[in-house]
Amino acid sequence: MLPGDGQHAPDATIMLRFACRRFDGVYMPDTGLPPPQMLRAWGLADARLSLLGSGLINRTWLVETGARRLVMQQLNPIFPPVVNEDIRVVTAHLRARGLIAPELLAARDGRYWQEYEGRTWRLMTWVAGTSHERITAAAQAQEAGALLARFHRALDDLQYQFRNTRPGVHDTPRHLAGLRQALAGHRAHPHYAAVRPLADEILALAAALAPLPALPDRFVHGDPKINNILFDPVSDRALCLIDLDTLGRMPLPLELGDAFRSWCNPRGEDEQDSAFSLEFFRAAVEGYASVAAGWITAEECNSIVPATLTIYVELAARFCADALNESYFGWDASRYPSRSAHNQLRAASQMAAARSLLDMRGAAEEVVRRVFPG
Ligand code: GN1
Ligand code: MG
Repeated sequence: MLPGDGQHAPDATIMLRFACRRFDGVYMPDTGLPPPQMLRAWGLADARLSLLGSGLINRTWLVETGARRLVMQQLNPIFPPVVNEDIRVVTAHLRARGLIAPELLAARDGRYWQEYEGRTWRLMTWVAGTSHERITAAAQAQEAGALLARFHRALDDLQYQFRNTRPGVHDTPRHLAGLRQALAGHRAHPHYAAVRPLADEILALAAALAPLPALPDRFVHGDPKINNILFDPVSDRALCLIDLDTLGRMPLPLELGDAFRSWCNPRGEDEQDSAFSLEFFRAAVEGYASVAAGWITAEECNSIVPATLTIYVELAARFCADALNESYFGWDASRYPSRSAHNQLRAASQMAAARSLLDMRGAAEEVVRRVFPG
């Protein structure tokens, strides 16, 4: 599982970009390697290791042993170890339905994860694919849409009670309350004056959005942003979804809104002047419909655009709160002077894309109506 820009091979650029991350309040240099105890646990003492990817939560290494490539991850403590049980069940189901999914590998003691010094570690198979930090062609959006629909439909008949649940993960009022709380608790923060107007703008836009209608839960990935999809490096076909710690059940529009807010922003999450691409949205919706037409309900379709807007604002609120709390999202110390600065930019970026979608909301609704008629 190797989110990142480019091939899933050792990449000096990727290794340097996330030079420093904070976990549990401690900044640790990302030059760190998995402890030898963890490598030995899987019989990998002599493997070659390189840091992989640009996910904001877990830490990921490519493990090369002979000609074999594997992926080792240290889970962020927000995920309990038992999430790996869920991943095993879901990935087995996906593979049984003909989809590609990374496979967790047992350690020498037969267990699928190890706990060491308060951290959870796991090893999985490597999928030969590339991840993109942003979509650069409508064909990629179409591919991503079709893959996500295959993923949803493959899980539709799964009978399973998740061991790990993430209640309130898209409870937007809760995230807005988190932002208000950060503002109230960090008045003396050195960046408070810069964060305040951004926060006010987020809260104002949130207040102007109608709440989404309650809809039934479906099995979802839970974090379908673009770099959690692997593409074939040659054909650019979407191969599989990775980073499965967020698997769960939720109303489908929240999952689709989270996907489209990411895929339809060609500038990515680190650009101030992000925008919403109607062309990519059309392609993504068409890709999704190519597999999910007749399965997705009219009510779910009607909420796609409002949910996309909602997730932009919700994610902006989460980044903005972290610009003051400085405790959650990984950040790039090689490009930004502070964790706060990086998170302010990310919040502003989500808001720019949200405003852009607001400007073309009617056209986006029309795309959904045309792709999913009646
Ligand atoms: C995080 O771990 P990663 O980078 O795939 C976050 C998502 C956000 C995303 C924004 C567990 O995803 O919710 O949408 O950053 N994951 C978690 O880039 O909070
Ligand atoms: Mg990821």
